[in-house]
Amino acid sequence: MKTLRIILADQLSENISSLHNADKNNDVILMMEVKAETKYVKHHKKKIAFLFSAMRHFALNLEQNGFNVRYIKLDDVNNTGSFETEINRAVKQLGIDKVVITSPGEYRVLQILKNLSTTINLEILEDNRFLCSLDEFNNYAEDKKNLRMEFFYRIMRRKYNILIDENNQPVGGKWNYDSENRKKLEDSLFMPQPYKQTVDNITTEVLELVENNFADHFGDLHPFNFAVTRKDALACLDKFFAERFELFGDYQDAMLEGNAWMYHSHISFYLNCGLLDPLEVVKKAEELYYTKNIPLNSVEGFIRQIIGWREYVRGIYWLKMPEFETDNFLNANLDLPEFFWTGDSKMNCMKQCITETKENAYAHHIQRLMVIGNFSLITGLSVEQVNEWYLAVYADAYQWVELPNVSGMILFADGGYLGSKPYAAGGAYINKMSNYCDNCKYNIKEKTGNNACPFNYLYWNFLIKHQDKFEKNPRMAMIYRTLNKMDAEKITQIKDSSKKFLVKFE
Ligand code: FAD
Ligand code: DLZ
Ligand code: SF4
Repeated sequence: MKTLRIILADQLSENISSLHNADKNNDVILMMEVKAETKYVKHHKKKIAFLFSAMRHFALNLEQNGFNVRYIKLDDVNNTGSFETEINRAVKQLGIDKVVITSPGEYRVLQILKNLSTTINLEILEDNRFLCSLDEFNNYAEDKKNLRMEFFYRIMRRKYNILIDENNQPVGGKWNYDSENRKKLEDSLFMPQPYKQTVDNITTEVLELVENNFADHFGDLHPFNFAVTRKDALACLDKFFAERFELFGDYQDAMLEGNAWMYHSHISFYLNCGLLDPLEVVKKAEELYYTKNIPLNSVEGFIRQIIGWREYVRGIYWLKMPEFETDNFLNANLDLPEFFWTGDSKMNCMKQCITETKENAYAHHIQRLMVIGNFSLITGLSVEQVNEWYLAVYADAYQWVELPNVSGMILFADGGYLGSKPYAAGGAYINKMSNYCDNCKYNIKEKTGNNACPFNYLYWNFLIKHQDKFEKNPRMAMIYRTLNKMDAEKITQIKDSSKKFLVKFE
């Protein structure tokens, strides 16, 4: 039987289910660069270049290992431009009996495949690269009105025996050391350089292709420093472990003007496209706790992000789709301000985070959550547009991980299924965790008026606007007690300042 085995851009793992038992003499591996996937949202130039270069390197590696690969480049004259047309074309041209693919990371793509399976013999296999299968997650979620990451995470720790002692308890006595991970970063502290990959011939060709075809997409193409092979992704991970891991926990929430990379790992690109395997990363991290004395707050914090948050959001995505995509609990519908595409804002925090996103197709978690995300939440930006922005601008973004973080974590569009309260905050949080306010045109100390930090009044405006929805939330009781004590004049000033800001958005 001649089988066509499809590998998508985020399936670059040699042990992926679609390659199991592949027959090197008979089967064909299909990989395709298709216009439809580059355009359904206008991805950052660096994201497209990263994926195409990583795909081409992966294909070459498969060929060197004896596989027969059909690789369709974006500018191949016969490229028909979409997954469905390219799969059909390959099936017809190659006389294929059966098509095999690992389940994709996006509901939209799964629907394309399900449609195809009505006309061709197509088998969709489970994605074996996650630590929690979808069945397992659904069983866990069954009968629970709201889910919380923390309890799921403990189950995963025990399942994989990660940082668990001989009494089946968490090493160190606590499951979670997040409270130790909130130090502000001093400018003077030594800051390691991020991983930089030299550009080879394959990447050079891809960069030209992207330059020529996606000039109107957001983001800077150069400099291009991403790893594009498994070997180099492993080198990037090792660099993190050697230079940043020790302080990862302490400075996980810190932000510093002019420093995009901080003490984070920068491996989400590689985990999500398949070049790194989550369990191998977590096992290495655990080992360093025992062999190199890396502090527990760093090791536990890092592991929690991967076996906790990453698996948890994926489970929720598949559980809640397709309604998840249209959820809009707070009726948030404002258009995205222009500065989301330029970084040109008077708010220094937004300017820094968006400019870095434009340069790197990366921002670290707190920038995504507490600056850009918080701003999107408290101003009431359109759920659809914010999702589209996050999906387009980050090189690690696929809908399975982007949507739960955006609709669930930052916008509370799911009404509190993923998190127990909205991540709304005033300027004080940003001032505490960064030095952005030092160089801002707005004044962090002022609460209302033209010069006041917009986060200060927009935060209260948000609480006033959604009082009916949040007042009874036990985790917000204290803040509503403060709001209820505010005098009428103060409330009017908050509303007026917000109204003015939401017209000019600068
Ligand atoms: P580190 O801080 O070093 O963390 C290590 C790893 O933990 C990451 O590589 C990632 O795989 C995982 N991780 C951490 N937090 C999360 C999380 N909340 N959800 C899933 N995995 C997590 N992550 C993506 O991979 N793709 C996205 O499209 C994405 N969109 C986001 C949108 C918003 C609004 C927010 C708040 C978060 C988003 N995240 C997303 C999660 C997180 O911000 C990124 O995974 C992280 O910034 C990647 O950088 P890093 O590899 O240096 O992470
Ligand atoms: C994001 C993306 C882009 C830009 N281009 C391609 C492509 O040409 N070929 C491909 O196989 N995948 C691409 N992807 C990823 C898909 O859009 C999608 O996110 C994944 O297939 C997950 O379902
Ligand atoms: Fe951001 Fe406000 Fe600080 Fe300016 S003052 S950087 S707007 S938090």
